[in-house]
Amino acid sequence: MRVFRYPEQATWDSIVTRPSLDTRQTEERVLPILEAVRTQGDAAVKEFTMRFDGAMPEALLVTDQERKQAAALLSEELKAAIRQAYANIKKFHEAQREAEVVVETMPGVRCWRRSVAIQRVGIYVPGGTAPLFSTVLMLAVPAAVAGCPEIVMCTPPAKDGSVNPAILFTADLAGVHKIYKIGGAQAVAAMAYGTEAVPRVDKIFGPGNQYVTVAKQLVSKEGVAIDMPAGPSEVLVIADATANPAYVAVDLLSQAEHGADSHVMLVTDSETLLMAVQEEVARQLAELPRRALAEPALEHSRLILVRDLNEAVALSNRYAPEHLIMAVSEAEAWSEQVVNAGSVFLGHLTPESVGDYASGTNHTLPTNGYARAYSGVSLDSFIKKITYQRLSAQGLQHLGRHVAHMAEAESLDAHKNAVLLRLQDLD
Ligand code: HSO
Ligand code: ZN
Repeated sequence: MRVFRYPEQATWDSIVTRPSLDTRQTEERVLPILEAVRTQGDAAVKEFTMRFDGAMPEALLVTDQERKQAAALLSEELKAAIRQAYANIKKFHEAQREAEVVVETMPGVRCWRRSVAIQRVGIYVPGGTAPLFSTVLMLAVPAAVAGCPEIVMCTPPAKDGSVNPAILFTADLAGVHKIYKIGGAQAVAAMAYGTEAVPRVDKIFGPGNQYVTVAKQLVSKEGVAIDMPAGPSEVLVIADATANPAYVAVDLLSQAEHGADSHVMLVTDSETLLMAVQEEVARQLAELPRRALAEPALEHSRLILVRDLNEAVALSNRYAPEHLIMAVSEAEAWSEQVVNAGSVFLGHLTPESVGDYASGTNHTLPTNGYARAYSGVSLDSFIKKITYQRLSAQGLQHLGRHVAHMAEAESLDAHKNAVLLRLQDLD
């Protein structure tokens, strides 16, 4: 872990810069996959599934029977945990519904906005080293709350053609309509273009490896919406002398264990804490089953000593972390200075893990500095807000002449006449 002591403001940008990823090579491999699925549909999907997952599932669509059987394969404790997470995430996202407000901007001119669900959404859930069934909750629950009439999901099959039972159980609970055994770029292509088995969707959500990420970016240029430009996962912890070094260390490690490219950062005003965290990280890392993934992530992690917490928050705002943990006393007061972050975890008893799984907030968050301008996934990600307006005769009489003047000034005569013709008839 690299340590920076009291870095000058002028050097902050270099400290918080993420390594840029060159995606050209990945694009070259993904483009032919997209093209094959677009032109050959399921046949191409099956071929890629054989080639990349080493699996030949009987059917791409998960059957009702497979969905039902999944529950029996999970412990009661895990099912109870998933149900609790489901309830909390549902409650938090339901509260994001907005009432429709009709605004009379001037007499006889009424305007309003209606939330309408995106009709067909696709969710990608990675398999691999950690099957993230929590991601199913984070995407399917808001989709269901939004009322999306068609929610489909793709996830790669294991070699024996099966899908992780926790993923199936969670998808069933959260209201996913159709689940397909498809992974990687071919899954993104299938949902973007549609195949015989897979319906074309309007928006694709979900994390994935570099191939999935690049495939999402490529299809988004062709008119399919995507949730977010995804990058490696990140956490920045701001800690003061009141923080528990073991807690800070384990929070850093929980991000690091996601993958070798994860970013973890500690910013503190306490030299003592910094040293103690370093020791704790080393101690806990030795016991960690995923240390082979966490270790390289820690190698490019940063521990930064600053003069005070004002500086700590300013540096964090410069970085715009996906996750920000504020392990300081008066965390809530300090959090008022936060202007760039995906999701914030306050105090000593709020590890990022609770938000990753079950507190209620969404874990699909902006990485790579996008938190400067983007929010994480929420109910809004699954709806469009359509605006409406209706004018009465009185409304047109009030507003018409102003519109006519503006149209004339823009030299758009049909616009002007659209108002004047009607006004004449009203006279
Ligand atoms: N920290 C990840 C989400 C996650 N963690 C899923 C555990 N499971 C990205 O926000
Ligand atoms: Zn996590």
